Amino acid sequence: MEKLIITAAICGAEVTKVHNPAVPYTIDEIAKEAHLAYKAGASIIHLHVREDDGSPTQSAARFLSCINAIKKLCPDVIIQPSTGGAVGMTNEQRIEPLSLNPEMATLDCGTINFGADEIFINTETTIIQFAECMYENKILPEIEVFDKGMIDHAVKLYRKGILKNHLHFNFVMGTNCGISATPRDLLYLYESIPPDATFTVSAVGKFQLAMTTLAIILGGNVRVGFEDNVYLHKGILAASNVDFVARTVRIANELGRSVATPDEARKILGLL
Ligand code: KMH
Ligand code: ZN
Repeated sequence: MEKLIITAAICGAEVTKVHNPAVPYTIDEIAKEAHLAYKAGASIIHLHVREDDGSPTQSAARFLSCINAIKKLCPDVIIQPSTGGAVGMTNEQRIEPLSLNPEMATLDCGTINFGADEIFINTETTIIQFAECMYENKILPEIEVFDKGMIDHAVKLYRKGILKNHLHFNFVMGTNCGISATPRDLLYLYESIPPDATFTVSAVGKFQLAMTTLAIILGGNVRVGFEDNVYLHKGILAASNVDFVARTVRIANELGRSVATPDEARKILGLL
């Protein structure tokens, strides 16, 4: 099996210090969490950024400051800005970080309810616009999948020549209105991607540990971090993203998967 790529989603856009006081907001806090996660075994940092008061922003300037601060501490880590941003942001806001030419960025491949009246809108026009912008700027999309149809849509876009890079998926499981987080659901997603595609598994809250462990067994990759889960155990908050990364490394070692360095991750993803 390939080595295991661990992504740390260190801060997200919606989770706050009310949920867990260790959620990073400031540039220093974000850089410190990224560095600790990297030292623990993460090769990719999935990046959202915040103003100092915690409000989410897609400002390219703020992303640049955070990326520079992270790169100062861990120059070789892969940084993957979000183009999802926070619910309610405009496409113009969401696409801003692509102007920085990161190695990777997320590409959310469908619209989904997030509960109550919240809708995370990704029309086909938006997906194509973001995909084309990434291709022009040599940015590898990580295709965010909240439901199985989003895989099918991405594969159609690949066949039409709109998505042209190596296909790398992230299965986000267990959200309020998306695909559930059971072994059956994960096998269904796993069996639905093209044979030469790669995948990562993210699952929210209490589903994270089981689904990411199954991902390791299946030869997939893992995303952990505060964006998806703030509890290390039932009722026990994680002190840092490191807690999740370190636990993933321990499980991977037990299961015989060694952990990829950033350059090894680049090779697996076709970035090198
Ligand atoms: N915060 C969500 C609205 C991504 O990073 O691309 C979108 C999200 C997905 O987190
Ligand atoms: Zn995200």
